[in-house]
Amino acid sequence: MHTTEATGSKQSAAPTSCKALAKWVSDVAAMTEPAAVHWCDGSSEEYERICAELVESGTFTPLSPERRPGSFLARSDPSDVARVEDRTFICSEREDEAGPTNNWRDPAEMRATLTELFTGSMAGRTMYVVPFSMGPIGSDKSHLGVQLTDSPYVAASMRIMTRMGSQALAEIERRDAFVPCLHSVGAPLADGQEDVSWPCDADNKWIVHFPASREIWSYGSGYGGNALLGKKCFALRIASVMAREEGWLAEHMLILKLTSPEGKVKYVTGAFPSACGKTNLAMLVPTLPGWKVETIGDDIAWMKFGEDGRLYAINPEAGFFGVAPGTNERTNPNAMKTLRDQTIFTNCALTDDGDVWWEGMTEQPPAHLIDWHGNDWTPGSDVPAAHPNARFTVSAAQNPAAAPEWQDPRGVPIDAILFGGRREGVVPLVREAFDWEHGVFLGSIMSSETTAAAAGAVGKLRHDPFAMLPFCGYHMADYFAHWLEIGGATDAAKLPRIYYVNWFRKDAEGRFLWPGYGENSRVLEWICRRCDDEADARETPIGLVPTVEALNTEGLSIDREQLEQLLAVDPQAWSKELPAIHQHFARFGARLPQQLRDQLARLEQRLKEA
Ligand code: O2Y
Ligand code: MN
Repeated sequence: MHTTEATGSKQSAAPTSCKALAKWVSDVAAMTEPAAVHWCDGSSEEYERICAELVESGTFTPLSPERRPGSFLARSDPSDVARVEDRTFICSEREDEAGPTNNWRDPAEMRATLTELFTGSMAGRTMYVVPFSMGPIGSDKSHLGVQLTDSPYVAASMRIMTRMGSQALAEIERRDAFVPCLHSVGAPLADGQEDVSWPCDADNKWIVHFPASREIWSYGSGYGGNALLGKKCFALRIASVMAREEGWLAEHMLILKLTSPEGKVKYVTGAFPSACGKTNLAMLVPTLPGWKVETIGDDIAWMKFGEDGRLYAINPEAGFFGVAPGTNERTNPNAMKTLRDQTIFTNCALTDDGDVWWEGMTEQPPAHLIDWHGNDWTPGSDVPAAHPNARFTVSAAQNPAAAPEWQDPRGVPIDAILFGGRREGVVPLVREAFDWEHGVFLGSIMSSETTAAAAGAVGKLRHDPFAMLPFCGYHMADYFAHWLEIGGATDAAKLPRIYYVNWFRKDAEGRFLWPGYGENSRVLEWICRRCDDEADARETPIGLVPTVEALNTEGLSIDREQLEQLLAVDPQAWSKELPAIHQHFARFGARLPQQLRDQLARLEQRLKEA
């Protein structure tokens, strides 16, 4: 632990041999004028001290040591509850490099704007220097960052979400490389000014990426993806740019390990838009006897080629920042076990016995709660007790379903990639792509019906290619081209097979046709057997769909008609999808790869002939 007062120009020497880092920290301190600078070592003593300070300042409410040991509840400012996509910018040198799906600003103008905002922004606060590794320390698949932040909540959260502290700093010094991640809540304190429990700049948030120099600047928010800069900002937006330049993939994907009763292992990644059950799938408890699912990661996968020509994935994160509402013993029993202790909860409700609660945790809510605003709450209230985007921050090591190799620096060889979305109709339970190029086409046309979890109209179809719409750090059409190039970089037989799943198809009465959750293991089983050429499929215009007999439904109360509906491919209904796909592709103009135009033309042709 190393803390120094940093008043005026008097700064003591930085405890690092990395000159670039020492200079950057010194320059930022001179600009932001913090009262002190603290270099994080990542120790448990340091974490406990920061948590104690957060309790002292009113940011953290300690939970009952009996009910939820070592855990805390934070309530954010009501203006600071989620990622702010409209305030997120990709400042590439040229606007066309950011593409139509990103907000772009001229980098020089943006630097000027930010420099003004950051000048004096940390006054009265401690600036934490947070060295971190995305991925296991020392892995050739890992990348390093340093976050400078004036939020102790962020410093504590970064210790859970990344490998943070002295070991990461030593690795930064060894490689002499790091991604600079600058963060301020944008609430300087004047002499004697009393702090609030969740400082932020309510109406002035900026989440800014400079892909050319691989830098992140975030101002005004202390929440989640806006503030824990290792996650969406680094591991997806900046890393997607690095991956393109260096020939790998930085993806918004879970990673799971599937083991058959015979002990055959398959590693699967999966990209799903929000509110499609990604964390639940990563921690799934199979209903199929003898099958096992273990977690490698629940949100982000970095995939690089191994010497054998296969794609190996690591989870660059070390923790889960998961949505609490809807998580319960049925939807995700492993998450409930993971959260038993040592967890930071944000915007959940507080029970009278010092525990947390959220909508969907139990069928009946407790008789009295303190809601996420800090007000009394009783059942029947017309507002939810927990914010719909309430979160838990917890170490991935606490997950009882963590695969033993979840931190293997070599990563795990990927057998299958899933894409998916929430579709009431048209899209079958599962289909296999004909080949890599067709799989890239399926990823590029991913779509999902919006839910109440996202702002805007519910049930509206939104294209979210590869679930990367808010996270791709460059032109989405170039990103498609990069996926196609990856497919050409190795033998086709060594590439993962690609699947498209939809757990959400409904019957004419609006009832879900598929029970989901643990029963999704039946779909994983079919995929696993397909990878070994052991399961039947029928060719349809949209891909290879299981025959009714090929899906293992033993012990499942589902009739044949229901199954047929789940697996049905209706060419007429699919033809009605085509104008929306054309419209979606038209956004990318001439930059859209020809292979994807051809894929769409071939789909149209197959539908016509069906
Ligand atoms: O609301 C936020 O700031 C978090 S968003 C998030 C968090 C964990 C995993 N995924 C996401 C997402 O938006 O995809
Ligand atoms: Mn995510």
